[in-house]
Amino acid sequence: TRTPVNVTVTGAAGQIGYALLFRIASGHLLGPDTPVNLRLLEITPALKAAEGTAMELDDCAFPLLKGITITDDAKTAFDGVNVALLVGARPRTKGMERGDLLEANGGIFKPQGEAINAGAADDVKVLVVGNPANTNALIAQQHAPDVPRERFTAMTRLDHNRALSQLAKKLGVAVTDIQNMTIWGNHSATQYPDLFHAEVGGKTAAEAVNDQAWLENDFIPTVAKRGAAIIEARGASSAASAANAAIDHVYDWVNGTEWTSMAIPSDGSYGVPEGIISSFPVRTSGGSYEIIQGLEIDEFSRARIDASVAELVEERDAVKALGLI
Ligand code: NAX
Repeated sequence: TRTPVNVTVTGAAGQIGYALLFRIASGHLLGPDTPVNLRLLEITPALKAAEGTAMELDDCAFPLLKGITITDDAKTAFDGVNVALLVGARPRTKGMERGDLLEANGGIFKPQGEAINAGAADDVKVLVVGNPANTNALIAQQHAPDVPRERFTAMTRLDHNRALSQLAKKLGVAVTDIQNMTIWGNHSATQYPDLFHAEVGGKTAAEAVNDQAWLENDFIPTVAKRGAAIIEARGASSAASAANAAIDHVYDWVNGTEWTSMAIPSDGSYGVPEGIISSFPVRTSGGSYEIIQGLEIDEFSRARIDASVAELVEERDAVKALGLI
C-alpha cells in the first residue's frame, strides 16, 4: 500500500472547496491507487462549516481517504504538504481599489507562502486558484525561497477548458477532436485563448473556423468573460467547473500530458519577462513541466499576449510597491 499524499485545500468551506474535496477524496486528483490525507484550511469563523463538509466526507466512506485535518493555522495546514490548492482569497467588493485588493490578498498569500516554505514536503506542488490567481501565486512564491520556484503555479485550466468547449461547439466536433489549445497570459479579461496553434483534423483551429470576425469578436471575449456570464446566469460564480479545472491541472502535472495550459513562472520564453507567473503552453512528464518551444507567433497573437503580459507586469509592480514581494 502507498503512503497517503497530503493535500491541503484553503478556503475549504467555500463553494469551490465544496465541489473540490469530494473529487480529491474519490481519487480524481491523483488517480485511483493513491490514498490521500486532506488538510482543510479556513478562517476561524468558517471552521464550523468546514467541519460540516468533513462530516459529509466521512459519510462517503471513500476508500482512499485516510484522514482529515481541519485548522485555521497555516503552519498546521501545510506541514508535510505534497499538493497545496490555494483556493481561499479575498474577493473584490464594491468600491475596492486594485491596491486594496492586492493588499488584502497579500495578507493571505504571504503567510501561506511562509508556511509552505517552513513545512512543505520536498516534492510540494502548489496551485493557486484564488484571484488574482497569477499575482497571488507570485506573492506566495516570493515568501517561499527554499521551495523551487517552478512549483508555484496558477490556474488557467478553466479558461483552457472553456476555450475547448466553445471551439468544439462552433465546429460541431467533440472536445477530444481538438489538440494543442493554449491560454496565454493572465487569468483575467486580458487572457489570450490561441486558435492559431490549436489543431482540429490536421488543420489549425483558426483555419478550420475560417472566420476571423468570430475568432476576434465572439470566441475570445466569450472565453474571457465566461466567468461573468456564469455569475449572471447562476447568481453565483463558477464553482464545479473551477474545481474540475483544478483537478485537471494537478492530475496532468502529476501524470503527464503532451499539451495543456498552466500559469507558471516565466523563464523569458516568448518575450514574457522572467519571473512573472503567466500562462503558457506546457508539456508535463514525471511530475515536472516544460514550456512548449518554437511556436511561431504572428502579429495578432503577439499583440494579445503582450497586452495580457503588460497587465501582469503592472500587478507585479503594484505588489512590489506595496512591499508584498
Ligand atoms: P467562496 O467565497 O465561496 O470561498 C472562499 C473561502 O475562502 C471562504 O470559505 C473563506 O472563508 C475562505 N478564506 C478566506 N480567507 C482565507 C484564508 N486566509 N485562509 C483560508 N481560507 C480563507 O469563493 P469560491 O467561489 O470558492 O472561490 C474561491 C476563489 O476562486 C475566489 O478568489 C475566486 O475569484 C477564484 N476563482 C478562480 C478561478 C480561476 O479560474 N482561477 C475561477 C473560479 C473562481 O472565480
